[in-house]
Amino acid sequence: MYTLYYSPGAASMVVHLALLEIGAPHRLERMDLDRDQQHGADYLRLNPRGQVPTLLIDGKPYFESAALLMILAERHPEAKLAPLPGSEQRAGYLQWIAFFTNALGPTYRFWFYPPDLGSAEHPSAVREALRRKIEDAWSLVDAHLAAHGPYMLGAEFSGVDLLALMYMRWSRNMPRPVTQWPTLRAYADRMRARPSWKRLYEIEGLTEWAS
Ligand SMILES: N[C@@H](CCC(=O)N[C@@H](CS)C(=O)NCC(=O)O)C(=O)O
Repeated sequence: MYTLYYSPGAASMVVHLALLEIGAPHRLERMDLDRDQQHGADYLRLNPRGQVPTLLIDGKPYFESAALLMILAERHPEAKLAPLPGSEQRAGYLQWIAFFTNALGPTYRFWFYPPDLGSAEHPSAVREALRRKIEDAWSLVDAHLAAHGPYMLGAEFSGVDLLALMYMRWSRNMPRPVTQWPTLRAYADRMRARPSWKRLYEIEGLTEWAS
């Protein structure tokens, strides 16, 4: 049994999507980030970073969204969210998970949380540098998909695509949303057609960037 501490549209989204894709029974605990619930003493005991997501696995807490995705993929191989160790697709799977969590995760975090870099609002040069780094990462993904798609690992959908989908959504109000790259646009539409996406929107009560 799993318990996911989540907030609508937050980094918990990829874990929630993985649980839905797998069809694994789970409980949801909604965290109110606006009321700073993530910094309450009870939650900090589960997740000392004071962030969502946290996933309880058999009562034990774990954090970091991409790690949680990989743990779930490994525990439920029948869902085929990860190519098996030793398979041809495995190296690409590891590469792209690392790419998204290195090139996009922290950069988005800085974009959305200027206080992490020491100011209430980013100086324009910092904002511009972050914007460029995020767009460069998406240009790379767009070129990769154009050459090797339709999914990140080629013909087959995988957990990498769930991670990409969450990060794509976060670009929706940025100067250049991913929908402005033609291949990414088609990829986002393909992913947003999945039943897990529609179900997640109902459960989390999301509306923006539904389809
Ligand atoms: N690297 C972490 C990032 C988690 C993260 O930044 N979560 C944000 C929501 S998207 C959060 O909890 N923000 C509240 C806060 O930092 O106070 C992951 O991928 O799990």
